[in-house]
Amino acid sequence: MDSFQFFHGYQFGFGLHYIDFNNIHRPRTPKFSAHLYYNIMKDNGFSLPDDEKMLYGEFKKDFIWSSATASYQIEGAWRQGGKGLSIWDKFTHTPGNILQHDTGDIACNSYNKMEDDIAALKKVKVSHYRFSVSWPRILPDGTTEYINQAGLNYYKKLLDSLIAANIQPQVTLYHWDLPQALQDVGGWENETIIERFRDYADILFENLGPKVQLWITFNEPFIIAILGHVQGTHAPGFSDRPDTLPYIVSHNIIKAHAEAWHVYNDKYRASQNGMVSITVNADWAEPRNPYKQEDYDAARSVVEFYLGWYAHPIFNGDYSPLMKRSVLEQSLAGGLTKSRLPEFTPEEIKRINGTYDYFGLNHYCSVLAFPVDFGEIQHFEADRGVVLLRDRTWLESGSHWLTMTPFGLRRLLKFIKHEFGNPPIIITENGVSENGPVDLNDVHRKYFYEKYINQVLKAYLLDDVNVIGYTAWSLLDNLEWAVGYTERFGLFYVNRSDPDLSRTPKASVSFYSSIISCNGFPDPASGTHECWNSTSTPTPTLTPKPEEPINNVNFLGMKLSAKDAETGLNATFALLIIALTGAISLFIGFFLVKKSSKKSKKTENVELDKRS
Ligand code: GBH
Repeated sequence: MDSFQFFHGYQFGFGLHYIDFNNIHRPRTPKFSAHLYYNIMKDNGFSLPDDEKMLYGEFKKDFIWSSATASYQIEGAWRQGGKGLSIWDKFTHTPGNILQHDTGDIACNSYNKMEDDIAALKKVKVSHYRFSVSWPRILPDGTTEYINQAGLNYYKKLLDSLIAANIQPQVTLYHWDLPQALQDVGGWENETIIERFRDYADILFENLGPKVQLWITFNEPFIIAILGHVQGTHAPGFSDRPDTLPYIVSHNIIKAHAEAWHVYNDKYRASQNGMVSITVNADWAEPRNPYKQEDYDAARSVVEFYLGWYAHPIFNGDYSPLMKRSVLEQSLAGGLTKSRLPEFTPEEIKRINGTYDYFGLNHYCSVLAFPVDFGEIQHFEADRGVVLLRDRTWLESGSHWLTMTPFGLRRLLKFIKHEFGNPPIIITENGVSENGPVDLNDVHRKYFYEKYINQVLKAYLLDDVNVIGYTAWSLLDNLEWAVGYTERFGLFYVNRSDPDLSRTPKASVSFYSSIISCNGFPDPASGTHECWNSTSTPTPTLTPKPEEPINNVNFLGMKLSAKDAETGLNATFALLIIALTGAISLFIGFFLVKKSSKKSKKTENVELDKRS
């Protein structure tokens, strides 16, 4: 409590309690710090925010538990079995495009190592496997002029092997490897591609459909449009028309998706009874400054431009009002007389609207957003009018763009539920990478899956989001596009210096398979659970293991290896910083609000947010 401070008398109060020295009864009043300290003692440290606390419970019955790959990233065999060339073959063979000159020529050689991949899937105990078909393996020049039977046979054999292993397929028609022959006539920019894609889809439905219940037309159209046609860091590598190309390309992709869905609906649904949809990707966005309405609006734009671009026409009909307004305003600002965003005719709007059987979502991380006026600049980025940042306290991964932000997935799922009419949602990708030295004890991936999947459970149990499936990206370390083999997303390590490209499970395999076997997270407080693999537990173990490595340290009462402790320490430190930043922002916020009531002008340029 405040007391006599020798030299300074009663001038400074060091106490957790304030004492009124003018009052003869010396009443004690707890200060804010007393409450704070009380809570620290009560929790014996800093308690987790509700958001971060584990929720125990199970997912829906018959939940889809899957792991994913994509043809160009794993197959190799780039000139085997009659396959034609794809835009990625050309892109990786063009010097300067891919880190360390890596290519997918051999990749994981999955074309020739089907057994190994099936064995890996069995070890994870997934109920489903998501893979993609290489279009030029089926149609070498992209058209139905010549159908490559060897290509069809390869996928038929893969489907049979999966089904024999009791693993159901989830098949993506297009995961970015367009036949080069179609690119030569304009690729996604040329609207004749809509017909080409429809014919390709028809052939797959006819030949593979009897063995497939789950189809995905496109993987991440946003990435095709932006990385392929604005930044040029993905094939086909265009960056010369960032004002129009992404919109033209996306317009054709949306129509091509709708045509493929209609082919299925008209010709195959009755006999095959499967589900066809599209997979869109999105980061979740939070306002950089939670006290600014315009930062909330910016965050909203981010998500609308990511998945709304495609989901709005397909789930709600037409581009969203926000998207139309943003592109129009920026077009006018640049002196144009009409919007650069193409329009759908009323018939097209009708034909596209409703072409889904579920919502496919790829998600990795969250960002912070704030608005920026780009002036007259004619560019996709200017249309969106937003700058993105990451909170420095978010845990990092092997990819610079991927910071661990589990809370964002739940918020995104809730957003989709409300925005797109509560559709069934399948998370078709979610995962994390490492780079640098190989460590099969991938604690960060276990942490990632535990926290992210737990947020999915919260969305399902607490927010009533209709999530029907989850897919871990990726089954194998594979060709991570522009960064080659340097960033590894696999549950399995692929040894690239072994000519056999052997697959070795990382520690996350048994962890993920426990979640699958339990169909969620059993409450450790209710005893041991048979479904939970004994070599892993849902939460950090509180009881010391019998044999301990020598350099164990005590961390918040847990015995951990030095490495685990470091991870834990970083995590705790991150939480602490978040808590502190929150408190500081609140404090400054309060201070400013008080001040601004006198000098309202002053607050305008003041950034409250310390995080960015
Ligand atoms: C998914 O893309 C893909 O579907 C999958 O094939 C891929 O392997 C996986 O995620 C992991 O990336 O370095 O700043 O240019 C997710 C979208 C595309 C986001 C590549 C990051 C590189 C950003 N990702 N992108 S940057």
